[in-house]
Amino acid sequence: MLAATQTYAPSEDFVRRAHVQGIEARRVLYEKAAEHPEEFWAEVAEREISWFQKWSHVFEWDPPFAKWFVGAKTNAAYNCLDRHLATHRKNKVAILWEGEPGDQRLLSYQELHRLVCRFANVLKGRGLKAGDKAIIYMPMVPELPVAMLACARIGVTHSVVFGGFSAEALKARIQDLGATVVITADGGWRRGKEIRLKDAADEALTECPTVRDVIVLQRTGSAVNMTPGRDHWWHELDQNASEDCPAEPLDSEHPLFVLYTSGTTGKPKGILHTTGGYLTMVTATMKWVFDLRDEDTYWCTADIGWVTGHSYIVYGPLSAGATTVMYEGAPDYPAFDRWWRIVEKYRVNIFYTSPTAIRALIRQGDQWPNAHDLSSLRLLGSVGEPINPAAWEWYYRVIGKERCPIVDTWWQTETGAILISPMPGAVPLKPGSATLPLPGVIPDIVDLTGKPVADGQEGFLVIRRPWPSMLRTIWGDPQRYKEQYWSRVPGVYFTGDAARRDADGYYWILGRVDDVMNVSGHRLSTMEVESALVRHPAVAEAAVVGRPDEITGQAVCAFVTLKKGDWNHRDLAEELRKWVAHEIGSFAKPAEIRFTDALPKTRSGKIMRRLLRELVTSQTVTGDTTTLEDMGVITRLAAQQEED
Ligand code: 7RM
Repeated sequence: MLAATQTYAPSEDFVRRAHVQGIEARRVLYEKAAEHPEEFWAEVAEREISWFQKWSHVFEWDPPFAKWFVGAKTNAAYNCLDRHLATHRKNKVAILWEGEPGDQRLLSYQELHRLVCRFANVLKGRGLKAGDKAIIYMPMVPELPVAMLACARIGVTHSVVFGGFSAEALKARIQDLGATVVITADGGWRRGKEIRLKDAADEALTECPTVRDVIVLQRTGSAVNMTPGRDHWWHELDQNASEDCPAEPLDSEHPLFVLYTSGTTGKPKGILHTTGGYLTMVTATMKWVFDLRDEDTYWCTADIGWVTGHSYIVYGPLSAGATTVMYEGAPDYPAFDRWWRIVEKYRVNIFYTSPTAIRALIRQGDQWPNAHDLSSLRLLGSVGEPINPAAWEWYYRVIGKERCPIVDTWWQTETGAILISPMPGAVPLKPGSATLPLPGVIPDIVDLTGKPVADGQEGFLVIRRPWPSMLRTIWGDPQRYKEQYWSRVPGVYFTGDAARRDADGYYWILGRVDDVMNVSGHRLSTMEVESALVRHPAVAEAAVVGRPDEITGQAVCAFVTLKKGDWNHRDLAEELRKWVAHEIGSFAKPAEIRFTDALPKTRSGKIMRRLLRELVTSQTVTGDTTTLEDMGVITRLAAQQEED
C-alpha cells in the first residue's frame, strides 16, 4: 500500500520564486556534486559560510574518519550572529519566542548577539576555555540557544540534554562527556505544570565529580536548592558581564557539540559533530529544502534537545539569517489549537513538524485548525519517522490548503543535516516518500553483502560517500563508531534503516532494522528500556519491543519475568512504568507491560525479540521458530493475549 497513486508537482508560482527551480535544475546540481564533490562542497562552503581562514584542502578521508575543510578556521556563533550585524538583518528578529503561559520575547540578531557575548564572558569568568565541555539541561527558552551559542563562541563543546530526560539519564551523559559545567534552570512549563529541572540536576550531580559549576537560569521563579560555591544564578553572573567577546577562530574540525542518541545497546551514543562541515550543510539545506527567503517566518516545532532542534531551530536558521520561532510548551495547551494560534498570530510561512504530532492533531478533528487563518503558510515539512500517506494527505489538505508543498525530510542525529528530501520547487511529491537525495549525497539500497538490490526491493539504506555534516565519531568510543556505522556493510555508511527505491528513483523509508524504536519521533533502544527495567528489584528479566501505534508510530511493549514473590501485577505494572520514567524519562514509559513466566529464547540464550514483535504486531507468530528453545513460551504468551 506504499505506492502513491498521485504525485504533486509544485505550482508555477512556487517554482518561479524557489532557490532551485524545476527538476532539471536539480538534476544539473546533483550531477555536478556527484561528479566533482570537492569542487561542489568548496563552492557551497564558500558561499554559505564566513571563514577566518580558508582550508588547505576540502576533504580528508582516512576511512571511516573524515575531515572537512581541513586547516580552515571559522566559528559557529560568528556565522549565526556577527556576520548578520553588518547587513539589513541587524535588527531583524532572530528568535521569536512564546512561552507556554503566553509570555513573548522577540530577540533581534543584535540583541541575541549581545546576550551571547555576555554569557560567553560569564563562562570565561568560570574559567572555561576552548576544549572544555558543558552540559545544557534547559527548557525551551531563548537562553537555551544563548547558552549553546556562547559555548560555540569560545570553543566549549556543548551537549544539550532534552528536558524530558530524568536525573539518571542526565547523570550518565554528564559522566560520559566529562563536563565541568552544567547550565540549567529552575524549571520550565509544560501543560501548565512545572518541569523541575534543577531538582533533577541536583539528583544527578551527586555522582558527577567533574562538575565544578552549575549555572541556573530563573525561569519559573519557584524555590530551588543552591549549593554554595557550586551553584550560581545566571542573572547574577550576567549582571556585570562585559558585552565584548570576540568569536574565537576555531578549527573547522573543532568539536561543536555531542548529542546522545539511542543505539542498539543500553548505553546511549554520544554523536560528535564538528564545526565547518556541519555549518555548511545545515545552512545550505535551509535553502535547498526549506527554500528559505529573508522575509519568511520559519517554525520548527521540535525540542532543541533533539538533533532537529539543534540543526533546524538554532544553527541552520540563524546561520541562514532566518526568523526562527521557538515555543516552550505542549501543542495541546491550553487547547488543541495552540500551534494554529501561533501560526496565525506570527504569520508563520514555513512549518516543520513530525508525523506523530500530525496524527495526534488529526484525531482531535479539523475544527481546531479550521478556526484559524493559516493562509501565511507556504511550505510544510515532516521529520522523525515515515509519514503515512493518510496523514500526509490530511497535512496537505487541512493545514496547507492544497497550496503548500510538503518536504518529507529523511536524516538522523548522525547525519547532522537533511540528506534525502524533496527540493520543493523542483521535485514532484509522492505522499509517504522522502523522494530524492540532496546534492552531494549518494545513497543506495543494498543487501548485507553490499550488493545493490533491484528497484522495488527492500534493503538496507546506506550512504556511499562521506558528507560534510556526518558524525565524526562516537564520543570516547571510536571502535563502536567503526562497528556501528562502517562494518555491517563494508565501505559504506550503514544507516540502520530499511528502504526501497521505486522506478523513478524515489526513496521510501520503511523504518529501523535494528533494536531501535521510534516513539513519537524519539529514538529509544529496546536495550535501554530493558536495562532500566531489570534495575528494579522485582524484575528478573525483561524483553522490550516496539509495537505499531496509530498515533506515536511505535509504542513500548515490555515483557517482564519477575523474581520470586507475591506480586500484585496491576500495582507492579504501574510502579514499573514510573520506574522507567525515573530511569530514562516519561516518554520511555512502556504503554504495555506483560508479565510472563519465561521469555522466548534461542538455545544459546538470546531473547528472540523478533517473535515478541510479531506477537504484539499481528497477534500471532508465524515466523521461523526453529531456533526457539521452548515453543511453549510463545504458545502461552499467545494464549494469554487472547484472554486479555
Ligand atoms: C532527524 C531525526 C533518526 C531515525 C532514522 C529513521 C527515522 C527520520 C524520517 C525517518 C522516515 C523520515 N533524527 N526518520 N526522518 N523515517 N522518514 N522523513 O529524527 O536520530 O532522532 O532519528 O528516524 O528511522 O534512522 S533521529
